[in-house]
Amino acid sequence: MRPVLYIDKRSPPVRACLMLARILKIDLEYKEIDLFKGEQNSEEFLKVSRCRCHCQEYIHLHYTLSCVSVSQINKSHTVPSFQDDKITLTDSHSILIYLCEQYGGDGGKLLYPSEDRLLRTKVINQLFFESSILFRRDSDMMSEIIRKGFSQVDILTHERKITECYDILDRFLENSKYVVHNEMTIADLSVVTTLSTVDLMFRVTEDKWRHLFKWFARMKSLPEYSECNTVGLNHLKETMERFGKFKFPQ
Ligand SMILES: N[C@@H](CCC(=O)N[C@@H](CS)C(=O)NCC(=O)O)C(=O)O
Repeated sequence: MRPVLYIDKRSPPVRACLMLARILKIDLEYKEIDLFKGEQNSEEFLKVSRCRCHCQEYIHLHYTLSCVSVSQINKSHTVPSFQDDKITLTDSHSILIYLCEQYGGDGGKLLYPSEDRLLRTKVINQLFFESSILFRRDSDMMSEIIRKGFSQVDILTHERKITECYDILDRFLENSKYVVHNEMTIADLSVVTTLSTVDLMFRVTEDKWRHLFKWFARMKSLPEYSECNTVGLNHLKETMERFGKFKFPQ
């Protein structure tokens, strides 16, 4: 079975996995889950039926996942989710690591240097920064805009929290070309897709964040950035504007 990645391209962590798979030329099967239609948890999506593979599970994802049980895929109903014949993963950071180690070959060893304990730990550190700080703040802002509509959101508070992340990233990048060292790692992929998302609202400008600006330009010049990030980002922008009843600054 080809490994499967469950995606909605509007999601930043999904886009990081797409970029990595493209860079490492990993052959994945993609299954679309439309988050804005609630497909990750709607009755339509969670269909109760007996599994064709005769396991004991009764709850199945509607059409896309056929005989794979929900509980085997993602108990928190988020994308990206990943499944191959050995493992199911429900977080982009672990998916990035696993893809490098299991399917990445020599390219994977550069992007996730698993054999160099110190470097590997630094990569993990930056993945945790993305997961627990940058993405959290992005997600808090975007979900509040969707829930309440832009006009009801205290956007200045979000600006303070998100530009604080820009300050931190700018310091990370003071002495190296990428967020861990002078070579690109999966931490850069994880950060750039979320950064490009919050940049829709608060532009990363050269005068305030010189190092971050240069790194961002470097990441944007990757072919995989335009192939795997831009489409989903533009789709998110259009969806957010529709749901939040506003326009992002140009
Ligand atoms: N830390 C997780 C975050 C995953 C996540 O929150 N995904 C969002 C889309 S960006 C989602 O699927 N939300 C749907 C929901 O919470 O119902 C990761 O990096 O994979």
